Amino acid sequence: MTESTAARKPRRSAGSKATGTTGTKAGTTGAKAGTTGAKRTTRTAAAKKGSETELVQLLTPEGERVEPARNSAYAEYAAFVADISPDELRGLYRDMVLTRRFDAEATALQRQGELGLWASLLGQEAAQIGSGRATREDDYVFPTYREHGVAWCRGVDPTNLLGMFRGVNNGGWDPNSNNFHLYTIVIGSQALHATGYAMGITKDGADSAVIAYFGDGASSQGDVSEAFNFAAVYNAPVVFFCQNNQWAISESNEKQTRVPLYQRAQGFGFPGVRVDGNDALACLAVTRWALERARRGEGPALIEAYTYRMGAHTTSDDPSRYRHDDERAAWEAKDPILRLRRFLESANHADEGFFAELEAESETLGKRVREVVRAMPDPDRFAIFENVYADGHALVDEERAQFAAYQASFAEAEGV
Ligand SMILES: Cc1ncc(C[n+]2csc(CCOP(=O)(O)OP(=O)(O)O)c2C)c(N)n1
Ligand SMILES: [Mg+2]
Repeated sequence: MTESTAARKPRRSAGSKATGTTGTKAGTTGAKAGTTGAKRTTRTAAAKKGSETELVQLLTPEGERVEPARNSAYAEYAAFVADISPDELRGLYRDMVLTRRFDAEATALQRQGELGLWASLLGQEAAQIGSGRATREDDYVFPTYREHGVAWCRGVDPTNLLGMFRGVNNGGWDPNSNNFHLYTIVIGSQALHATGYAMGITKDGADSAVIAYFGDGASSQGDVSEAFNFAAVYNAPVVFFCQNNQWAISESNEKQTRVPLYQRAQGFGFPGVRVDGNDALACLAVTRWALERARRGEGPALIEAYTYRMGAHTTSDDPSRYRHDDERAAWEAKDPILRLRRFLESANHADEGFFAELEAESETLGKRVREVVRAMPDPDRFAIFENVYADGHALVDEERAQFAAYQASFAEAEGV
């Protein structure tokens, strides 16, 4: 099936006033829809229609460029990539290929016992690289635990991502070095952190913006709704980037929402847009649009990147227990890397030499990741007691002593 590219009209940039009106309207419709069973059916139908028709797409799965008609509903988004160069397009492709390679290496390393766990981003490369490349150096990013592609765009060394998954450090990188926060496992909590940070930016009078990543499952968390409301009321410069990969471990998207997720924004009074999450170009365009309006002081926006988690939730999960292979096959046809390759080839933006060089670069990256991970030293056993308090604490001292005695007991048992 070729997806429709008809997109909803972007809200006008004058922002809060216009979107406030839409928000009120949406709220009223929602309340009505809740009153009768018949209306509920209508609402479900609308949700279905939304997923089929309200998708911003600039590259079809076949790799054809979608040119918006002038003044069409989504021309405003497309304008943000109108002058993209072949070099930049090759750059997006390179980012996606290398990120996928790194991710595959990490999965393999977990299978070899070198990592405790890994959360693969397979299938979500376009959503992450497109949005990540839209960020400016002074923007601040709050990821979940799956944003390896965004980390790549922010300049975090991929091997740094692996220390935490190997269990040899408590994070892996200094968030201030790349304005890329530590991975956050407590679902949805980073939406609040991001909103608070964005409110701080406003107080500082800076013109940077914040982007918070979360999943479809996280959208059901209270923290995310609270973040939406604070961000709207304080007009905070934050972009909420929801990767709807259709699954929250074994819970399908239908269990999370009765309306397309991007429509939630209307109820809070800011714009929401659904973008083809397997289209790097569209993700880049829409995220640029959202970040720039945030920087101009026009407040938050919600982007729902409609995509698919091609692999397991993590290496501890077995998706064959709760979803069918044909679902995966349907999404394989929309592969984000393949579609950009098709476009690069048909537009003569890349030749065989480019693809061959990238393959070699990918091999080198894989080798480096394997070597660095295997050589990561075990942490000092007592490091866990450090930096809990700035000046130490009697209770931590007591726990450290208990742990030391426990460790010593092994030596005694072995008669050392
Ligand atoms: C507050 C909280 N509740 C539950 C969990 C367990 N948990 C880990 S991942 C996950 C699913 C998240 O799904 P989604 O937000 O769609 O992100 P995805 O993993 O699909 O990227 C859950 C419930 C958690 N980490 N934190
Ligand atoms: Mg999900």
